[in-house]
Amino acid sequence: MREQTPALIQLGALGTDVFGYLTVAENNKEIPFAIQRVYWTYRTPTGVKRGMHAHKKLQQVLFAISGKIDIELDNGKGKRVAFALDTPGVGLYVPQMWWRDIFFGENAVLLSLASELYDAADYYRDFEEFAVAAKAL
Ligand code: T46
Repeated sequence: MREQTPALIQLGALGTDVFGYLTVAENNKEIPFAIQRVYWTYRTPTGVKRGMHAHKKLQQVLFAISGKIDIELDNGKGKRVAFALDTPGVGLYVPQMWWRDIFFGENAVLLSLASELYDAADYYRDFEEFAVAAKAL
């Protein structure tokens, strides 16, 4: 399988400082897949690490729709990349088979647009197991 690359997606914002802003995401347009599920994470205390898993099949675009969120992605083959999300109009595309560690700033809210329905079997939650599978691709 050819490795897909994580990337920031600029969705932009419609509006003005007077009225406020709106950002739009549509299937197979700004989002490079058909969205099957939406979930959001909030009230995570600062300093707590979430994520710590990789998905076998699921792709997603992550947003910090409030606050700042630091995300570290690891391909299990020695490549680690870091992103800081702090703008609601900018999403992070996370392909399948990238391990993620997620760090929430104060009052941060993470929105995830995902390509798959929930499936506990789609998760690698052990990094070594993930790394073995990633290297075998
Ligand atoms: C991801 C990051 C950004 C469900 O039952 N259904 C669901 O759709 C989801 C997303 C989770 N769960 C259960 C599984 C756990 O018992 O909710 C609990 C917390 O999930 P998790 O520990 O996976 O939470 P995060 O914040 O570490 O990860 C979540 C997503 O699972 C994951 O896909 O990429 O947000």
